[in-house]
Amino acid sequence: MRKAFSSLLLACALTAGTAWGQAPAAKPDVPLKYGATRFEKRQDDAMRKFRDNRLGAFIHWGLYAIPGGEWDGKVYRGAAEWLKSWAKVPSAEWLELMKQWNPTRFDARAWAKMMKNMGARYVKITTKHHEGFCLWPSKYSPYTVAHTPYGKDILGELVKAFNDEGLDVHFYFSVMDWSHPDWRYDIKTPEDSVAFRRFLAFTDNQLRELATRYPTVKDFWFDGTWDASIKKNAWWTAHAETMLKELLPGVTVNSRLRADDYGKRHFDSNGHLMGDYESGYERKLPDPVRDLRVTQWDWEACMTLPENQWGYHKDWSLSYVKTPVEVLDRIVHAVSMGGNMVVNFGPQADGDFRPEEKEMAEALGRWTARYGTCLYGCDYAGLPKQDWGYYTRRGDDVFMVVFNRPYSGWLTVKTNKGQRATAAALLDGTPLRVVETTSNEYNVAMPSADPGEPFVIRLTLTTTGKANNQYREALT
Ligand code: 68F
Repeated sequence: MRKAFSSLLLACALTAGTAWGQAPAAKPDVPLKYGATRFEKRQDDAMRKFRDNRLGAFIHWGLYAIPGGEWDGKVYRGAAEWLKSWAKVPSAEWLELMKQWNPTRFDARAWAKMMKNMGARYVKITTKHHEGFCLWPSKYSPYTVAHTPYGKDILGELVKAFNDEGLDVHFYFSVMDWSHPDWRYDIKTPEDSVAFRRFLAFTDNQLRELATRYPTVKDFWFDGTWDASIKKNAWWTAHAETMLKELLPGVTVNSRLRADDYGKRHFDSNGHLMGDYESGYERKLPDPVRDLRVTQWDWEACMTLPENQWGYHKDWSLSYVKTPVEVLDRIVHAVSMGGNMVVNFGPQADGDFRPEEKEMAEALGRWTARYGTCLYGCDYAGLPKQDWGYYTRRGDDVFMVVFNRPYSGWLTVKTNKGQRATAAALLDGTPLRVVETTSNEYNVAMPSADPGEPFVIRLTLTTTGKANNQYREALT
């Protein structure tokens, strides 16, 4: 994935100080029918809202919540939502779990309040994961909530409850569908080709159904698109994006949906991002020093609390589980590089959340209530990374988000040419000393009372002269 944009990006990196948009002299573009449709960030209201939200919650809920990682008495350490695959359970047998789908403690409004209190501005919901079970009563599949003891439209309840709390709803949708007889991993015979055509028509029907039944949906996040069958049908990925955008003006679509004429994914053969934002950062983040090229496009990362469990797994002692501060670090890390972060939750089969997830949401909520101003609507600040934490920036406000206390009691700030650090203060206005140590280098004093948690300093930068252009252009 990295190789494709090498020439353009290398040129950008080597010509720091020139405008990002200025194309370097390079090989002529490979002609593409299904490549990128745009070479820069979308700047319409819907995209700005997507970007400004910055913090989201992911919800992985499906039949896999019932066995919770255990099949036939054996607990599998792999991701619980992949249990069907780990335990090699035939689809017919797996889908029998539908008879047990009866989340008696499910309360969509309580879920919405939990996510709102956490500080999430949007929620991504698995409408259908790889197993094929639909959280909405799809008329195109027999494997839906409608045919369970619960019977009701879970997705509809969630969309309403989240929207009532002012949260945007995004739909996760797995194209790969283990329940469908026409799904193929690859296309090797004319029969595969015919079956897969039918499968893509079925998928179109489901997507149209989702877009029309739930017209407030703001985003489609595609998954399960990595197989050869999809790469050989790049036309469909371009078509699905266009179709959704015609049905829902403003809707955003992730890069993971897309493949170009040569089967190149996320970024096309000319190095241009396909879809509206890059969605390759799953359980990982770009390096804050080496990977600054990501600040040129929109992107969204997502993370699990254990190492790799998205759906409910009954045994969280099998892997390390992140602490609230570690989760915050990743959230701020993403925002500091112009990205969004989505924190995953895997509700129990009974419709409640496990205690660890409730505690995590509360802990994040206490922090975002105090310091969220350094997240929402914020972007890359254009200042060199320091060991104490991350910078974010909204308009003229630069925020220092401090995760590591320096032994010296001083926080180093390095500014760009023509930029001076003239003041610093805590968010409550308490001023902090700023001492110039050498040109373009400053020390900001730690607050006298240890906040005892990651905290935020508002930094005032005064810009002089035209060298500032470099800083400004890095932000556009
Ligand atoms: O089950 C997880 C969650 O839904 C998460 C958001 N995405 C799903 C799949 C995660 C990894 C899948 C592996 N990576 C691809 C390149 C394939 O090799 C696949 O096995």
